Amino acid sequence: MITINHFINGTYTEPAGGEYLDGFNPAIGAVYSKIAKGNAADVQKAVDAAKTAFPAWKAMPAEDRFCILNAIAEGIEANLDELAAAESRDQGKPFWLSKTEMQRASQNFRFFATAAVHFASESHQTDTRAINYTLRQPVGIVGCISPWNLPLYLFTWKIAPALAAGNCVVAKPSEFTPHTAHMLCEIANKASLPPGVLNVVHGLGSACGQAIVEHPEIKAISFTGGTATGKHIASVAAPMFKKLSLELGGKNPNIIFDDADLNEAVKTSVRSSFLNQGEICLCGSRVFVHTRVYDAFKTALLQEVAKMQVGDPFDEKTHVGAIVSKPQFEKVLSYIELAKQEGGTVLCGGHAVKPNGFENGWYIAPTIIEGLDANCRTNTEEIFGPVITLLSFETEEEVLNMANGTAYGLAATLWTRDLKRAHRMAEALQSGIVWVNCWLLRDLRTPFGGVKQSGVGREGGWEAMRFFTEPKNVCIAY
Ligand code: TXE
Repeated sequence: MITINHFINGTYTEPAGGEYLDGFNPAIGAVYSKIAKGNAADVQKAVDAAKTAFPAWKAMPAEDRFCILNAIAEGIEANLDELAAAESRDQGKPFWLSKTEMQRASQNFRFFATAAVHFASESHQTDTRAINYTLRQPVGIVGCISPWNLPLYLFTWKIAPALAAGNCVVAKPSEFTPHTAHMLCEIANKASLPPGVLNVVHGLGSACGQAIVEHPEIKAISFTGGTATGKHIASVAAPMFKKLSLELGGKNPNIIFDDADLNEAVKTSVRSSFLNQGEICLCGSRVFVHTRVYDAFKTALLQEVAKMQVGDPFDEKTHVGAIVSKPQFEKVLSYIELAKQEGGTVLCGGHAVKPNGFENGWYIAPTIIEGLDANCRTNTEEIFGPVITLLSFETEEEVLNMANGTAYGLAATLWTRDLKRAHRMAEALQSGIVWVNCWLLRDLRTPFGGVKQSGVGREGGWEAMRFFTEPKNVCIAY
């Protein structure tokens, strides 16, 4: 049994209340770890440590901060296989995918290590013989709360810029997948990150997460998770005037025009639908296909999906691993039932899978449903699993109305060879990110986030560095 304790002031620390949560391996549906059940007292300890560490961390030359953060990036790479194995066991995702994500977690640190030395502020010369310059100072102690779908990747996506900008961090990974964040703390120690600069607490969102959001000395909250949780966090943090960055759910359209390269569109749509069991906020869960190519696309997609293997995350032939938790597994299955009630036809999948030797794990076959109205619940609510729907359209206007017709606006994908149409659509889609003839092609410098109920604020590049700093204007007359 693995024990996951808090990491406070550079030391693994038992929970104040002495209680632990069960950590599950979703591939076999069994408990394999115990996770510190943090409360407000633990968060207070973490804040105290962060407060003590802050003056020296803030004053450290950027060049030295760069070296430490870069050493963490190297530490992740040096432990890539161990981290990837832990991620797959905790989350259920295929091991080959975990390896890619660990690489990306390392890149997050490397990227923001360099941001620490390249981040520059603006200056403005005023006609009335004055010069203004902007001081960008760290916010202080910041809270980073991350979800269970891309555990270490999204954890580092927040803490790396927070640290690079000179803040001290109190972070909480999801209680479903805390293992790699726990391992990262040891890597941070080896990289000589001073004690108290990064503190990691564990436990339930409603207790430990809530204590972070409520703490008066935590000045900014960066959160990725469900829209309902984001709404609640905003209601607590906004009256305290905290800076807030919320990256929430999505119901992303994947639009295939009749002039698209169908082979490419099919190949990529298999990934954008089912990668990581569909548990990525950027997955395209509503696939809109032009009537002229609907049948051809559908046939080719079904052929590809039929080849997908569901099962053991450590089998290298596995495409789709286990769903992260029993509640999520049940939620996804309930949406498949709802889709049937709403009149949908299940073209493939639509059921749980019990792979040999893994009968107690939480697996769901890649599921494609057609024949549903664009406005039904299945087509407007986030499912967050290996389930997509197919819809047909005739005109640009029609598909835009349907694509924009949900409360969400995170990412959209479109497939067309018509340049003018691509630009027109990119402009009109209500979405924080638009991919044209590709999906999940990431550049860490670009703004990342959503509109409408998909969130507030942007992460990535300078956006993240700006979020984690407080701008102060200094005006000097001469
Ligand atoms: O996420 P939660 P859940 C969506 C997806 C999923 C649904 C629910 O549709 O089915 O959300 O997932 C912490 N104060 N996404 O319930 O609760 C929690 O401990 C402070 C989309 O597992 O939002 C965890 O660390 N923190 C998403 C984190 O919030 C709180 C990824 C996320 O958990 C808290 C995950 C509180 N009161 C789920 N309550 C995406 N956008 O990628 C919970 N937390």
